[in-house]
Amino acid sequence: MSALLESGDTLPHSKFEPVEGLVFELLVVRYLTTNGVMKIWINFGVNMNKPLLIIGNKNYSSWSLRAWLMLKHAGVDFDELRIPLFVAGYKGKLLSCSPAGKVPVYREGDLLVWDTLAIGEYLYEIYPSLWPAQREARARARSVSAEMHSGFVPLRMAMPMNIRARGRKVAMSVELEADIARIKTIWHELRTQYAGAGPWLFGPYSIADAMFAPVAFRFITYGVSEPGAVDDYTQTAVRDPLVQEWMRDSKLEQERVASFEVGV
Ligand SMILES: N[C@@H](CCC(=O)N[C@@H](CS)C(=O)NCC(=O)O)C(=O)O
Repeated sequence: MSALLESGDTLPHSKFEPVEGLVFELLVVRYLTTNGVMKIWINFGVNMNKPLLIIGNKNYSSWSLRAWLMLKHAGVDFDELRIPLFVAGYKGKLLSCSPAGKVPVYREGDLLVWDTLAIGEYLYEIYPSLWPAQREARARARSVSAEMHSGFVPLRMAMPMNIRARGRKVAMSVELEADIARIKTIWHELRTQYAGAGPWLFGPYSIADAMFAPVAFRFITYGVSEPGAVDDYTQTAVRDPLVQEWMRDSKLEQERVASFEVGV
C-alpha cells in the first residue's frame, strides 16, 4: 500500500468502522527525516466523527494553546493529535495534515481550518460568545488579537513559551522592553475599562484571552511583573482550570527543545 503514497500523503482507503456510525481513520504517512531516511508514521484511530485539533508540544507551542483554549471555552467536544515539534521527521508529519506545515490545524469532517485566528473566526460563527457581544468591543478585541497574531516578534523570539521553566532571565533589548510595555498597556486599559463585566480582558472570556494566554506563561517564566492589573490578569489567565489542564499535560512531556530553552 505504501507504493500509493507520496511523502506526506495519507492512505486514501484507511477508514474503518468498528461500530456502526463510529468511523476511524488510520493516519499513515511516509516521510523523509532530515538525514534522508524514509520512515512510516502510523497514527491509530483518529475518530472521523469528532472534530480534531492537531497541536504541537504543550510545553512549547503557544499557537496550539491558543486554538485549544478557543475550542475548550466554546465547549467543543474534540480529539487532539499531538505532533512533537522540532524532533527528527516532525515537518513531514506536519505537512501530512497541515497545508501550511504548522500547528494548530482544526479538522471537522472534510473541512480543514489552519492558522489560529482563522480557527477562532470559524468557531465564532458557531459560538458567537467567543467575541464580545458589543460591536465596538468586538472590533477592539479583534484589534488586540490581530496585534498579538502579527506582532510582538521580539517578545516571541526572546521569551519563547516554556511552561515548566521558572526563574529564567533573558537579556533585555529596547524592542523587547517596548513589546512588554505595550502588552502591559493593553492589559491595563482593558482591565480598567471592563473590570465590572468580569475577570477577562473584555469582561467575559473571549478569543482575545486565548490569544494572550501564552504571554501570561512567558511573564511567569521570565519574571515579568507589575503590581495591579498586569499581575492580576496574569494570575487570572494561568488559574483558568482549562489552562491548568493544559499545564498538567505539558509537564508530562519528555521532549526538550534547545531553541526554546533560553535564559539562565
Ligand atoms: N500564524 C500561525 C503560526 C503557527 C506556528 O508558527 N506554529 C508553530 C508552533 S507554535 C509551528 O507549527 N512551528 C513548526 C514549524 O514552523 O516548523 C498561526 O497563527 O497558527
